[in-house]
Amino acid sequence: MANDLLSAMRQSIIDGAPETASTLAQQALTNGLAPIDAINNGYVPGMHEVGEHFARGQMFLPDMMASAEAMRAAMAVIDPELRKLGTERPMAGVVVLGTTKGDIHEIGKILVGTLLTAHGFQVHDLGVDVAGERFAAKVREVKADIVGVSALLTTTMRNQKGVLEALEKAGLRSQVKVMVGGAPVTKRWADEIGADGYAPNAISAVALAQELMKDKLQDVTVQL
Ligand code: B1M
Repeated sequence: MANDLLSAMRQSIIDGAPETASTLAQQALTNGLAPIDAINNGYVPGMHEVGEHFARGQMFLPDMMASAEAMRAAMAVIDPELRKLGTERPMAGVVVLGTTKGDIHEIGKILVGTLLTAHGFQVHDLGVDVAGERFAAKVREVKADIVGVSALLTTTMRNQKGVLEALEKAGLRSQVKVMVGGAPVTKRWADEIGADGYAPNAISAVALAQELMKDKLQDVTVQL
């Protein structure tokens, strides 16, 4: 039964069918399926398949956009359920999140933000196509503990380094931990650009953020 539902979810993304995706999400919640399982085992595999079809030239940009719409429709149902969990926890830290300059992919970043919120983080999502200077300004404004930078294109990955440079230039680098992620990003790349951490998916992004908060607390203790 659950498998049929997950498979229908996957197909709704491939078909680019927002209404079906939304109805299935509601059905999943009614049936007691964990929201994160619906995303990870239902909708995300559909999105990966879409990416593969696109790369092979079997799907075109409008199809990919329709699939993204379907994903957003499903997330609109599931997001509030995940976010509710966050209100029951103590504040875990302040995060400024965004997708790098030149990049408009947002689904993975939104998912990361939702899960961080669900785990008690206060998340300021700057959206997509965000320049390093905007990250830095927001870090200063909200006194962020962590900056999260997403990039989905090999061409925009390098702008993650631009965010680190902007933080350095603004004199904020030592006050904030930087985590990076996105499909083409690797631990090696994170190390190369001097980020504090890399997470391959939204669940591990939460674990990483929790780890970075511990490191930050330790940095402060050492300074005292
Ligand atoms: Co684009 N696109 N796209 N696209 N798109 C990819 C990324 C691509 C791999 C497809 C392909 O060719 N197979 C390819 C990139 C190739 C490359 O550079 N290596 C590609 C391309 C080429 C393009 C365009 C250039 C196409 C064109 O115009 N000819 C164009 C670029 C636009 C731009 O940004 N300037 C483009 C446009 C689009 C749409 C607008 C149509 C749409 C995005 C809509 C939107 O977001 N509102 C889109 C989509 C949907 C995709 C695919 C199919 C799906 C992305 C997605 O949402 N995945 C994608 C193929 C793929 O990834 N398989 C593709 C689901 C999401 C849950 O996963 O985003 O990976 P993901 O996030 C994960 C992890 O990466 C991680 O956690 C998330 C959840 O587990 N994560 C983090 C993400 N951010 C993190 C941050 C963290 C930690 C973890 O810490 C801060």
